[in-house]
Amino acid sequence: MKIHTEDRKLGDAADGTMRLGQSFQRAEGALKVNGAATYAQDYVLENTVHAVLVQATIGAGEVLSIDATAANSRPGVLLIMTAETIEPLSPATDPVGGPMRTEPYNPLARTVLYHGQQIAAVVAETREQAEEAATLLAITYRESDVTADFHAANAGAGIAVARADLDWGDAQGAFDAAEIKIEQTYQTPREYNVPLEPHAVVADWQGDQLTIHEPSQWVDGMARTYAEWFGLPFEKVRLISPYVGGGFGCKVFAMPHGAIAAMAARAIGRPVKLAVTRAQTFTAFGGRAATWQTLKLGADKTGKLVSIIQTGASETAMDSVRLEQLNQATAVMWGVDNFHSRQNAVPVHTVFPGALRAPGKNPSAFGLECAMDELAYATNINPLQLRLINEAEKNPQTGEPWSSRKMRDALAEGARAFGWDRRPMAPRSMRNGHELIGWGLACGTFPARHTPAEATIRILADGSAEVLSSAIDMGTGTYTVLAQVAADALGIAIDDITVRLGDSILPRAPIAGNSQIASLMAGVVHKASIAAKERLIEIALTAKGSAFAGLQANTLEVRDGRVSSAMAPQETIPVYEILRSTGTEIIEVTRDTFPTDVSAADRYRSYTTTTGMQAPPNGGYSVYSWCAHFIEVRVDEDFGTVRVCRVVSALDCGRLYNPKLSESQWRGGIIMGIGQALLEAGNVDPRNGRVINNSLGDYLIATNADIPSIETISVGVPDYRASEMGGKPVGEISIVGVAAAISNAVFHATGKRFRRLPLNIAEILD
Ligand code: MCN
Ligand code: MOS
Repeated sequence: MKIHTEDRKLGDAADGTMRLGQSFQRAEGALKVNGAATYAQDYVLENTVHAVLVQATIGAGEVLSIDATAANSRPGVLLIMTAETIEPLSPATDPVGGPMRTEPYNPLARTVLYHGQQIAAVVAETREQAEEAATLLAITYRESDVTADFHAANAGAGIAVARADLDWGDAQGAFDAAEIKIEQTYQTPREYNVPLEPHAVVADWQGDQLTIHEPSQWVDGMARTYAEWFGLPFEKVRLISPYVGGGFGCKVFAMPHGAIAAMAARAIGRPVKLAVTRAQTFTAFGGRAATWQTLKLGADKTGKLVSIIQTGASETAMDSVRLEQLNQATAVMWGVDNFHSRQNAVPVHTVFPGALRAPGKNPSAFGLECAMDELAYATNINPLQLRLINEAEKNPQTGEPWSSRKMRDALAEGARAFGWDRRPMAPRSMRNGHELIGWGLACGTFPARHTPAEATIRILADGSAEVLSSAIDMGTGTYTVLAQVAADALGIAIDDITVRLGDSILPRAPIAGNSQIASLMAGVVHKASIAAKERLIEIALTAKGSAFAGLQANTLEVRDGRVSSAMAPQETIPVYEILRSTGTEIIEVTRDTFPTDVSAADRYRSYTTTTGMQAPPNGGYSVYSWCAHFIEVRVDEDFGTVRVCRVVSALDCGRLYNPKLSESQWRGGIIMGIGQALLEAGNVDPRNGRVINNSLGDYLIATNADIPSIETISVGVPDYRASEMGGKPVGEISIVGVAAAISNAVFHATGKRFRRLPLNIAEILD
């Protein structure tokens, strides 16, 4: 079985200069383009059988019976799994740090809490046989009342979630006394991740060793869940995910379909492949929860904010609370002395909501940045000027200084490139024929995490090197960036570096989420590479008959795969020659960024739960990425259609490890933001909670025709308080604020405010 594909090698930068900070193509790009990259579904193990999921067709109630007689009689059918026929699994630790679950875990439901919940699975020799047999299951239900629409009155006020409470100053008093008051409500719908690669699992047991091929943003976390479900030691589960066809937050945790595949494989004693269909993905995992928030902004006549009061709610599942936390951008974006926020979670009959690019920050900024535009018009101050007036010199919540915050530069550079100074203040003042033109501005932010990680560096006998880590590259650039870091630190050509990722037998890494992996892994790979190079130099110095014998270690350097010393300029010896002459087969060094006194238990918790280890304080600094989006829209007066024509975004993400890939990340986020503003919404049938538009034909995302010219500008500077190598988060920041900038631009075009996503043509025409 092929686990690692061919070496992922890169064209070199030609000269011996720093690779980090340069633009390289994606290391694995060619493999993906020519189809050689192996995604989970591509693994064909000998003797594989196929499982298909059967999902509930009611929104709430009980499964009374599942008659499998007809299905069982079909050719090739091996196993029919229902809540009754399978032995529940052991409870697993909550990977987000909630209390230990005590109930045995049954991935197939008897009590239905949402339409599309997994209630059965059929396993057969072929996929087609399993699909056909699944249609023959005779299922009876007892239905009960469904509360599906979070925005409807019957959804109620929900449960207050105290951890979202945030207060400083006297927000109510300051708001009451404010000269200018804005009070508006903003809404966002259920949105889905819709990665191009749907979820799939290939599960394979060899004795008590479980191997899972599954797209994953976090192989260590998922491996722990599988291990606990099946009562295995952690080391007995191997999770393999070298490539991910998009995750955007939906491939983080082990899910019911994974449990089902592994249970089926164990029961049948053969590898099981379970591919979730596109339609099923809409309920196999929850996307971003729908939200509403009411914002009250109090300001004085000069536009200076004096108070922000935020109340809101997000939907959650009936049996578990997840918050799409709405104060995350609100609390740090602008300087304000008085702040109050409260948020409820409203249970509805829906799949447990999940993370979607910039969870919390994204809807948070939609509300705040639309409200700031409303404040700009209430005070008749240019929206850009209003932001400058309210620039936060320090973190308004904690009082900490920023590690770096180039918001002023983002506003200035973005405005210059966009031509913002030519913008007339009055709405409806620019047009081209029957198209109204509007220019909108909104800002965004994203916090940095600092989670420990491990990495191993190997210098091999042929002078090449390997970087090993279980970290994930979902198309972001981890392979490429880590090769750049290692090439610099080792002094070995980037062409001679191979990066192996996405396998839980490799050194531990935290989740490729929260836009943290590039900086965390760059830091630890740098550290391990330096240590490996030191070992190499030690060997070069002490080898018998070494040309460098007697020299000081610090006079030796490794460059382009050769060791040299300023003290012996005539000698430059290739790395492989040093290894050969000393009989050294391999130099292998593992380093980590855990605190030195960390216990084994804390270490394990750290890489297998999202909240396992508190991030070490960044020396008392608040670390965030920042951005400003300038967007032009054209609104057709006759048809109400909105076209985004031009985007200029200026972003502060600290040092960029690879500007080309950062730009690609930024553009991806902006494009998703355009889809969010104009197209995306999971539409739910209020009668039964069914997601109506559960296909890529009906759940619309932005396509090439929707995407205008996008210019991105980096205003970041290396920030070594943020991370070892000076970078800040890149992967999610650029989606934050895009929808607000578009809504603000549509206001500027039409004179109408749009406070509910996606923007609605009918409302535009009203
Ligand atoms: N980068 C850089 N300089 C920095 C930081 C990052 O050049 N200072 C570049 C690197 O190419 C790096 C990439 O940006 O590989 C993303 O780095 P980072 O911000 O650390 O984010 P992660 O690697 O942790 O990726 C996760 C992030 C998240 S949380 C979501 S959601 C998202 C995103 O990445 N999902 C994506 N971008 C995505 N891009 C693709 N193609 N597919 C997804 O599923
Ligand atoms: Mo990203 S939503 O943190 O995976």
